[in-house]
Amino acid sequence: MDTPTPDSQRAALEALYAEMRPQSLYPLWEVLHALVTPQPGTAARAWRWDYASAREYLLRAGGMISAEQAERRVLILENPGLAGTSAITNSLYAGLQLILPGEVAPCHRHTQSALRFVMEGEGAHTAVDGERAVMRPFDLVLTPNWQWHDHGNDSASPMIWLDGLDIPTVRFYAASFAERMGGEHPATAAAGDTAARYGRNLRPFLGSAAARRPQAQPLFHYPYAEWRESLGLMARSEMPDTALGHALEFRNPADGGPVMPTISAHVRLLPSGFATRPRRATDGTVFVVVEGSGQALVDGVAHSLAPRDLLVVPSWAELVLEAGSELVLFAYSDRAAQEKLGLFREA
Ligand code: 1HN
Repeated sequence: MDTPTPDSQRAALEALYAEMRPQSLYPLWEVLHALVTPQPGTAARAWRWDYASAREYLLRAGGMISAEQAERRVLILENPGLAGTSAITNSLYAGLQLILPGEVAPCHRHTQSALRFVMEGEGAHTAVDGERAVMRPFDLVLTPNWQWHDHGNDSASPMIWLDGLDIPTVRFYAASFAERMGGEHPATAAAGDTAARYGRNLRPFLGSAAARRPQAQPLFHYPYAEWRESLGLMARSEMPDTALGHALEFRNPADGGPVMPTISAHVRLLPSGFATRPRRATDGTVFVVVEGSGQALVDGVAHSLAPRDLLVVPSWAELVLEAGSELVLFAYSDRAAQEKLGLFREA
């Protein structure tokens, strides 16, 4: 509770502050309540992006600048409450990337971790440390911290995916490093090699060609065909969770934990007509509508949901999801990081 300051005291304090300011000294008691809030507060807002219009701008950019020239041809999904930060939540970044037939996005690596979630197109690839993941709609592909990656499109149609990165997190720690190789990484393995060795509850018994992959993070491709089948089977065999619907988290087979140290990802299925109970969580979350339609009520404000729409829900906002037809969502957040730091809460 703020104690009122008498005018004489206020004048004396202001004079003190003015003297201290040139020495970069400030009174905590003037800002304490704004620093340590009883509940999370963020300038980030809930926002929905219509995929069709974002796609149209991206294709127009595609006619003006090459992937090679741009390094990465991406439209940033910037949270309107975080203008100028390139952030979609306080800790995360999102963008829509286009690779046209015949193009290559040159090889580089950085300390930012990334995921790709395919929005449209089929047959283009991301190569991670020289192994290609050939991508289909709604596949999840990872490029963890410091792994070389390039993208190419040998198919006949444009390929668009969502990039999710921990750029604001790495910026917060002032820990960004990047290197450029250019062109494409020399091939190190056939496409699918890592998935065969690590993606089926197996791992190489002895050292193998797959030892090129980091032991702590071997798997980087989670195909739609696989996660969708699992989610469908789950939905047929039990009642949906009241807060989440049916939900499956993508995991790192090396430790059973989230896919990357800073980013968690999961998928949800809400049966036709199902509505979740209101839920809040400290991890601001980016959603992609994979199938179906419905609406999201974020702090009571409705956002309609149609296939490929994108929605960001800020930390501690109250979320109710209502499925019209059976609704399938992909989501990513910084829950992985918050759990390690002992910060994650939900209600
Ligand atoms: C990046 O490396 C990619 O590899 C996409 O496709 C978006 C945004 C900022 C920094 C690096 C990519 C990125 C990025």
